[in-house]
Order: sequence, then structure tokens, then C-alpha cells
Amino acid sequence: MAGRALIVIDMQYDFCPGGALAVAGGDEIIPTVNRLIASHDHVVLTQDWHPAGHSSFASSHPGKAPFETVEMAYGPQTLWPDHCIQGTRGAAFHDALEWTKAELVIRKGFRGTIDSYSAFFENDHTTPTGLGGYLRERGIPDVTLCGLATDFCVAFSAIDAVRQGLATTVVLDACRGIDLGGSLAAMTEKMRAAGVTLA
Ligand code: VGL
Ligand code: ZN
Repeated sequence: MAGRALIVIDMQYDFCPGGALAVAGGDEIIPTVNRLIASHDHVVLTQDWHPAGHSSFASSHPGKAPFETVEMAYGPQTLWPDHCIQGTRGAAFHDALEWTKAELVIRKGFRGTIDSYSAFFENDHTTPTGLGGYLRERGIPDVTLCGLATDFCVAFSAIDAVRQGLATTVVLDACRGIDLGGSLAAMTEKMRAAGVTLA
């Protein structure tokens, strides 16, 4: 598939069973993701990469528990268990992921006061990660997404990809979701409505 980039979202230990923010079956998709990596010319990885004490951690908000919502300057923000802290094992890519051919790793969520689900924009929806410019400059018009979690980082990335004018496919078999209060069905529908091809 010439000219198509695969964007592998957050295949890190903390999102796999045993990790700090484990997604059910998160590690089951690795063989499928590896096949997608093998069949794409260009591979980009994202890596959730938070400083200790990040504002998306419930532990940074006295009296709040993981999975509650708080109002941030940029809007509502779900609070999470401490996860993907820079340099820790939990933030590392899963060893079974065949990541060596990746041409770019986009780290996100590295600013202490803002979270970033999307590979393209932080959660204020205006601060870019640079990925849109990277793909434009390289003349890559088509992207395929897979990884974790379907209803957060994958969905936000896919919807932003469409907004960047990219032809966007999400391979659902190669994703797993968190599903907070029906978020998996809601975000799957949002992707479809935005014009994402669900494969
Ligand atoms: C993610 C919650 C917090 C994700 C990252 O990768 O979907 N979810 N940080
Ligand atoms: Zn995170």
C-alpha cells in the first residue's frame, strides 16, 4: 500500500492487561497490529507520555477518583489512574510489538496541564502535535489507525485525521476499547458520522 501510513496508537504496557490503565484484551491485538505494520509502507507510532503528577491523573485532584470528570480550562476531562509516566516500564511499547520500522514516534500528553488523546491535537483541540504537518509535507494522503483505546485515543485521532483532510480508516479488529459509560458505542458512531471508514 504505497502512500498510506499506519498510525499505531499507544501500544504500551500500561494499556495492556496488568498495566495501570489496562484495556481488556489490549495485548490480543498485537499479532493483527504486527500484520498491519508489515503491510504498510509508512508506520507512525504514538506514545502516551505523561510527566509525574499530570493533570489528567485523579491523584492530582484531591477528593477525585479515577474515571470521574473535572472541568479544565479547555473543557471536561476524564480523570485516569496514574499511567504512562515518562521513562517507566508502563510507558514502554509492548515487547511483542514489531515497532522497529516506525518512521516517527509522536509523544503526547507531555505538557503537565493538558491531556492529549488525539495524535493530531491536544485536548484543547488547538495545540497541534505536528503530525498533520508531517503527513502533509511527506505527501501522505491516506491513513489507517489501530491500537488503544478505540473510544479515546484511536477515536479522537481518527476524527482529527478526517478534519485534516486525510482519507481515514480504523481497523476495529486491531483496536480495543475502555468503554466508560457507553463510550465505545458512542465514539464508534461519532467516527462513522465524521466520515471515518470502519474496517
Ligand atoms: C488513553 C486515556 C488516557 C488512550 C490515554 O490511549 O486511549 N486513554 N490516556
Ligand atoms: Zn494518558
